[in-house]
Amino acid sequence: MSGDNKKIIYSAMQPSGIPSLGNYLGALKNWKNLQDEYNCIFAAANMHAITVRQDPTELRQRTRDLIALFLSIGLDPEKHIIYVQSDVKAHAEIAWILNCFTYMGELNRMTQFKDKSAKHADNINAGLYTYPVLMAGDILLYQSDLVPVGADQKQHLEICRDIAGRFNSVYGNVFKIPDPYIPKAGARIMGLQNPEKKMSKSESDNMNNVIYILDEPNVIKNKIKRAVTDSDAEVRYGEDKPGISNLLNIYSSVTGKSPEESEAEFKGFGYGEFKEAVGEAVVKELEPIQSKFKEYSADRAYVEKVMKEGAEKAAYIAQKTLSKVKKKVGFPVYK
Ligand code: AQP
Repeated sequence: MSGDNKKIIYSAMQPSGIPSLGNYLGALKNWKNLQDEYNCIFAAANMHAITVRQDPTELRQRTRDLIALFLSIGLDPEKHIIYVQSDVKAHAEIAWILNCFTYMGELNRMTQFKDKSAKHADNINAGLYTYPVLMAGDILLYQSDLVPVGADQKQHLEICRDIAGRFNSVYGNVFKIPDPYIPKAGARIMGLQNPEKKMSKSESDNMNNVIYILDEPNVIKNKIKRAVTDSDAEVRYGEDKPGISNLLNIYSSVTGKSPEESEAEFKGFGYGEFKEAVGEAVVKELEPIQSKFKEYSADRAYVEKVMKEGAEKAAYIAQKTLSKVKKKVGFPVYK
């Protein structure tokens, strides 16, 4: 991925569960389309994932599965870098240094920390608090130009820019200041049972709230059938209709149709028929990915080869930035 003038774009996902339809429509589907225009770095952010307690065996398996899923949606490890965060030790090293350039006042404002602390009240650890610093390191190590961000990650990119700017103002131009990449398409997908809150892969309280990318077709259709709606019986967008609006968004994102087109298509439809069509569309989109996933996940040797080679390529770039940073802050430099 060197030797050309393409911009670098950095994207990561936590192996904190099987990715949801929200992860797919808000992130993964767009990642695939970035590959021609940019030099891409795709990471399984397992260091971020342990800010919430994980079962070790499951985490290891899910990390490998996430890489297999990256391959299944068509991310190309030959042209781009696909790697696992913990395989590149520069992440841990730079996170400490950047912690010393981050103010507690800044971290106190992070809404994700507030949300996750409320969700995991028995485990409000320092890692959860400094999560945005680790994330800043991810982005800055690779001198990334762009980071695709959903609405929920905007604040984290802002703090990353602030930390980088602060470091640069002391030591000169060490880090590239990354810009947000706002994808042309990519909706925020809400829970099917609770459409006031985003769909999250780690949610385990109500399985009907989340569609997982690897759910069987009949499971997907049934979850959509059970999705909450309202008593108005009209398929249209409306602030008072979060359930139907969410299903319309899902349909639009999956089919590539505009929200207006989707709304027009279902004019006069009953909720039952509408849900059936949404279910069909989601299944049609996910089935090819699922069958590729079966192939890749059965070939552990290949997936691990991708992980190892990706880590080597990532470490090479990350180490260059880290060496510069260590030199600037006054750590020993050996001849
Ligand atoms: N519901 C969503 N709609 C659209 N995009 C979403 N993303 C997550 N949920 C939705 C996008 O997925 C990318 C990767 O997210 P992550 O794994 O780094 O963490 P997250 O945002 O915290 O995702 P989850 O599914 O909610 O994970 P857990 O349950 O572990 O907290 C990001 O680009 C995000 O915008």
